[in-house]
Amino acid sequence: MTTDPLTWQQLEDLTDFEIDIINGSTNSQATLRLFGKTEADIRVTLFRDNHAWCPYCQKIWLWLEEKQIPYRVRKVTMFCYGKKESWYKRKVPSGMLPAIELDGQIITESDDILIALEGVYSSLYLGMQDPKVLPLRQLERLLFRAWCSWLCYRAIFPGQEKGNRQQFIETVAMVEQALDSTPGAYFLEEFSTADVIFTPYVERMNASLFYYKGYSLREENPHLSAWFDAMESRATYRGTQSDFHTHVHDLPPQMGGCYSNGESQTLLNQEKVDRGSWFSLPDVTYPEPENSRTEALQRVIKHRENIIKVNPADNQLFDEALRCALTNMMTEETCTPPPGSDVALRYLRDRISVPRDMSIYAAKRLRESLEKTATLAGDRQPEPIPIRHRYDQNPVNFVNG
Ligand SMILES: N[C@@H](CCC(=O)N[C@@H](CS)C(=O)NCC(=O)O)C(=O)O
Repeated sequence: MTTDPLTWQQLEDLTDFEIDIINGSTNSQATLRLFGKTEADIRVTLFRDNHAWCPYCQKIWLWLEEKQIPYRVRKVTMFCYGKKESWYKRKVPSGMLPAIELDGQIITESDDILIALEGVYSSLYLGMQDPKVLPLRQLERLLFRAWCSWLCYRAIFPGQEKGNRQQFIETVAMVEQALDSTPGAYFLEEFSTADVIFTPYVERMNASLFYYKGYSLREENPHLSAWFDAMESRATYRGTQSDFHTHVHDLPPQMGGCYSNGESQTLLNQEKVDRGSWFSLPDVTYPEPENSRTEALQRVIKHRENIIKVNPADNQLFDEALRCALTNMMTEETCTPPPGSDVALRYLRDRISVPRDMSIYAAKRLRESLEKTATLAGDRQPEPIPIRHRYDQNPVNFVNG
């Protein structure tokens, strides 16, 4: 059955999604986190990037959330998507992220930040300099380098691609062994700093190798698979967790390039990440929360004016098309969008950023409805997402984040 698009008011009536961004579970919107304490208890400000793309920022963010340290957040633009704020350059002349202000003192470099935080708030089980943590930190860097060599350099001589893959797989085997040597799913007997250290890049490896190399880190390695599952049992991690689509398109400008091996599995994976179904991806395994649709709806409604303004299509045309997609998402009825709106709907499909805009399942629901609705208008695709920069995601268009 086909239906007319609901009005914005009717759509608003369909969502009661609300979270306590200050004291509730980890979320990317908060600029103040109290965990039941007061603003007078705050000694830390975290400077992290607007889009939650910066891996080193995720490390500090996750640590603060795990320790439930009251803190403020100030969001800063990364060079790859916009202009660095001058107030930030006065604090940190290089513009690098993350940084914290701890009792008025600026600290940069994520490892130094964690060491400083441990000095004030104690460590997360075992600390950064603990003899059990140090070799794991080294292993994480080894894995990082093997990943970069495989992903970020175009293979030019015969056997290079294969050799890089082999090098990465051998390093992953060492990670598997490290995880196997403890009784639980984490790197040490308990959840610890070591897990926080591994999180940002292992998450990005899982996404990028699936998309650019046809290799599924999470599915091919049982201990890493169990580790991901254990991480997803934590509300802290879920709040910072991104999805495949976001990472595979935020990494190229940050890393200076990500190179596809063009193999058949890779091409299949690329099709799934870019065009769906997003529910078939190995990026998350915890069950979908009941409120994923209402979350997606609430987030679109909140930013609808900007979403419509930045879309290359005519505002009125896209307004109607967007309401069609949202109507479909909420009612599961087919709502045919105006002719010519297929590109506009897919433009938005490609710019949902997790967890900046919404959580992983909410994004899957929204992407699916945008794609399904776009198909009714046609099969045209928008311009490819840029790979050298992401100025299309400049946050100046989304003030009040
Ligand atoms: N070694 C540093 C690396 C930090 C880093 O590379 N930060 C990148 C973002 S992930 C950055 O701030 N680049 C400047 C920019 O993108 O604006 C650390 O551990 O904190």
